[in-house]
Amino acid sequence: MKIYIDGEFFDESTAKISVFDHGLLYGDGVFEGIRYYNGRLFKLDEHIRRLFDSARAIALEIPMSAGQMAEAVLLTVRENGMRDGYVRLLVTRGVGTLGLSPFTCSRPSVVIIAAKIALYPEECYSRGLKLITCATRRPAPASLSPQVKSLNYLNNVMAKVEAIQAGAEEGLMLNEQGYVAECTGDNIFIVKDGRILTPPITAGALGGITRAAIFEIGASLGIEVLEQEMTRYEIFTADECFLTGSAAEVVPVVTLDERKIGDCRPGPVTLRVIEAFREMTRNTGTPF
Ligand code: PXG
Repeated sequence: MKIYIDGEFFDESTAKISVFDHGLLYGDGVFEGIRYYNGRLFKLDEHIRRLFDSARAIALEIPMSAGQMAEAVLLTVRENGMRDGYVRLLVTRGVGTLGLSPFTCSRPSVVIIAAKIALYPEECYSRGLKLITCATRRPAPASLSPQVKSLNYLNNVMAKVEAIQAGAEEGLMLNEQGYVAECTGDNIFIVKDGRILTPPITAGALGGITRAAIFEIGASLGIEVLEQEMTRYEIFTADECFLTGSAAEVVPVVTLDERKIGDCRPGPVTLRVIEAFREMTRNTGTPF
């Protein structure tokens, strides 16, 4: 595997960044996760745009243009010779002195890894997965906007620990007010009375790129997709539930806190969405 760091390729064993990089010292940096299917990078421009927005939000100046970043991603996936995989793209604050100030860091570093990711076991996709509600809440937007895909994922990691220790595959995260925000690494959708509903971004959900794709899919299937504030009540009483993410793709949910959702199996609307999503990933995207 060849890893891109600041314009050069390194083998896995030599791909390293400094212990003085503030990405490591303070989680100071941003990232993206991008899937590629059948020789095409899915929603590449959308991911690059979000990366630059995340960087802008934390006052980090990426040392290349969006076009150059897209080129670097294409170069990396080509270099690795796989037609299907997952790109992890990071921009760290760079090497600085000890101390929080990012102004001691001379230049941000760009790292691009093209590998594989399997977020959930295969049977989750056919049978559906178990969700539990995490005690760990999404941080308030005034602390750190959930829109920033930063290298500081401890909030999500702690929530994931809760889910796994409870024997569930994924954890539901509420915001400070108790409304549903999202899961630790995916957005959440429910199906109720033939409509697809998802919490608004302002409830503390990341503006997921797969989430946006579900709105497109809904339009093409003639199924209404709406943003709606929700509590656990709406999930307990939903007909169907599914999660979305670049890493997760579209995965059905069959229980929340051991309570069955709908018929406790992947529902018909979810299955149609999964099929349409597969089609979209196969037939769209930037070829490399
Ligand atoms: N919410 C959170 C908190 C995320 O981190 C999503 C939703 C889904 O967004 P997209 O744009 O991918 O549809 C994410 C996605 C990884 C990894 O290891 C990345 C994510 C989730 C899980 C694992 O690269 N980010």
